[in-house]
Amino acid sequence: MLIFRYPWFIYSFLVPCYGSLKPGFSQLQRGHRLDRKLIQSFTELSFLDCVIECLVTPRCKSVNYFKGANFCELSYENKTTAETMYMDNAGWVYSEKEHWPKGLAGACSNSNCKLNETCKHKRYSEDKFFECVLSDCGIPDQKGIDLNTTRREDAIGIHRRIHASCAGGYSQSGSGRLICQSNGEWKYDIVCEVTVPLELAFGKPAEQSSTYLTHGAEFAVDGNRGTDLILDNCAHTGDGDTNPWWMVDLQAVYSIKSVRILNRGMDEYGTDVSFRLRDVTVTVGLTESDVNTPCGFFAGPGTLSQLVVIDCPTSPQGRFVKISKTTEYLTLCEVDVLGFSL
Ligand SMILES: [Ca+2]
Repeated sequence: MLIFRYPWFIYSFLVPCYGSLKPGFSQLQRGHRLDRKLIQSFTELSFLDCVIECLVTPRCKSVNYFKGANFCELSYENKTTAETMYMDNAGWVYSEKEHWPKGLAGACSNSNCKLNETCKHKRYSEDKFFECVLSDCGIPDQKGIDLNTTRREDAIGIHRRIHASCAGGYSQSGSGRLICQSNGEWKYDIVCEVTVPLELAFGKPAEQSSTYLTHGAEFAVDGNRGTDLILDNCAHTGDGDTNPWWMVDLQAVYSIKSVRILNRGMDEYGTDVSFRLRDVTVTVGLTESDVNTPCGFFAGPGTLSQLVVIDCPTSPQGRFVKISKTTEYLTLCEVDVLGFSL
């Protein structure tokens, strides 16, 4: 029956090589291999067993086989999904899972194993003919991670490892090594941090301890960077408030790198009270009721329209950022909170 589906010359060519008539042999890509998409590799496996191993592993899409060493590699991509990784390589054979009959997997052809599992035959079991065991840790997707620096032998299978690095715009700490542990979870020795922090405060809800006239807390995050109190409506706490504070809700937890305060400038009456910006404390908190983690401090006094940069050397994590002082009047023409997503 098979002979009618495939041209005779393919069989006359393949039979002497493999001595078997499995239909997938007609689709072999000799002298090719798919690079750096490995789930797992095996030594001392026949080509047919290599294909079967792929058939029983839901994540597997293709195999590379090196006949000289009976070396089998299972890949989680194929030449269509990872075109640029498909390359010439003498001595290797490339083959795709879909070209092989499902039935080759035996009892495993109807398994319900998950994507990160592989199906193993159970010979002497009464209730089931197969079981699902963990096969891999999945494709790492940690923020900022770049998998284009992996090595030829890297794989995502259990007990395998990957050499990764951080993508452009991220700075790396750690060796870059990822180890797939027996529980199916990656052990990461890499942290990728965005090199340029994001401005997080613009347009976010803000409040302050008291308000002078109409100078509400929102004017410190309205994007208007003018510093004339009357013209530009900076945020300004009220008379008699000797413990003034201003606070913004970033609406998510971030790692805070620095806070910038744009101080008040001269108004049309020539008033200069820029010196009021002094002994300013910046704190960070996860909840609105506890914003006490130290971030940074500015001794001052400030000068007219000064952009005061307060660094937070410990990069504390928080959702709320509070600016406070212990003498009358806190005036903020604009506040930038710079930090990183977690
Ligand atoms: Ca403003």
